[in-house]
Amino acid sequence: MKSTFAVLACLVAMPAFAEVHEVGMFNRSENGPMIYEPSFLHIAPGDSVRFIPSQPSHNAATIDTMIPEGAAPFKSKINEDFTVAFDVPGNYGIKCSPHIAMGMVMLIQVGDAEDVALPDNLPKKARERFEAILAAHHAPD
Ligand SMILES: [Cu+2]
Repeated sequence: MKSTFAVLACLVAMPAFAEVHEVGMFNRSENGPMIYEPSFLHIAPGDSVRFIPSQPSHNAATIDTMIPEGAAPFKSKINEDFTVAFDVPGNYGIKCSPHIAMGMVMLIQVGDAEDVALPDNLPKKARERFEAILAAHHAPD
């Protein structure tokens, strides 16, 4: 009977409408060097994001000053095909650990739009990419 309970618990924890969104990690795309594609996602709470090592030497980690209160930080391994669920609504800044100084960051908005506060200590190129992402995609409702 134990296995029955385990299956039921999974069904409750992962509603059928939860989606998995894919993000590629690239040395270069048509949008620039050291880049996530896409670099902005608007997803629903409970959805997951799969970070795909489309080209080598990248990872995905939370910028720990850019996640909602109560959300768990994460950090994938370099070259890892990594899937993580986003349950807590809010804005998540994501960085490639070796390439944040080269501007390799992305923004994941979970649920309704909220203002994004960019931390003071962001590297210049990371700040510039976030500003470009915000200008292109992110407007509070
Ligand atoms: Cu990288």
